[in-house]
Parts: sequence; structure tokens; C-alpha cells
Amino acid sequence: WTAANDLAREGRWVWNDDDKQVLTSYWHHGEPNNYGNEDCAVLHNGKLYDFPCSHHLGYICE
Ligand SMILES: [Ca+2]
Ligand SMILES: [Ca+2]
Repeated sequence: WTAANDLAREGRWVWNDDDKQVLTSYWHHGEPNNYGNEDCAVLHNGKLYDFPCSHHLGYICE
């Protein structure tokens, strides 16, 4: 997991720590797609994917 999420407003991706918007270039092609309601972001091969927050995954700290 990363600290990026769109929990506050759907489609508005921000970083948890400073509320700055997530750059579009960080996303993998076709993401974020909010497939089945995905409000948290995982890092995979250097790109972000939105994913359901309820999944249990490892996380990255700054
Ligand atoms: Ca979402
Ligand atoms: Ca997704």
C-alpha cells in the first residue's frame, strides 16, 4: 500500500500525509478505474493501481 487514496471524494486522489494531488503519470495505464469501488492505491512495478482498501497487503513508509 501507499498513502494515496480517494476516500474523501471519489476520483480525487490525494496523499494521506499532505493532501497533495497524486500525479496522473504515477498511474498504470487504465488506472485508477475504481473497479468495484477502489479507494486505496498499491505500488506494483513502479506504477500505482487503485485497489479495494479492505485487502490486507504490505505497506510502504516514507
Ligand atoms: Ca475510488
Ligand atoms: Ca484498479
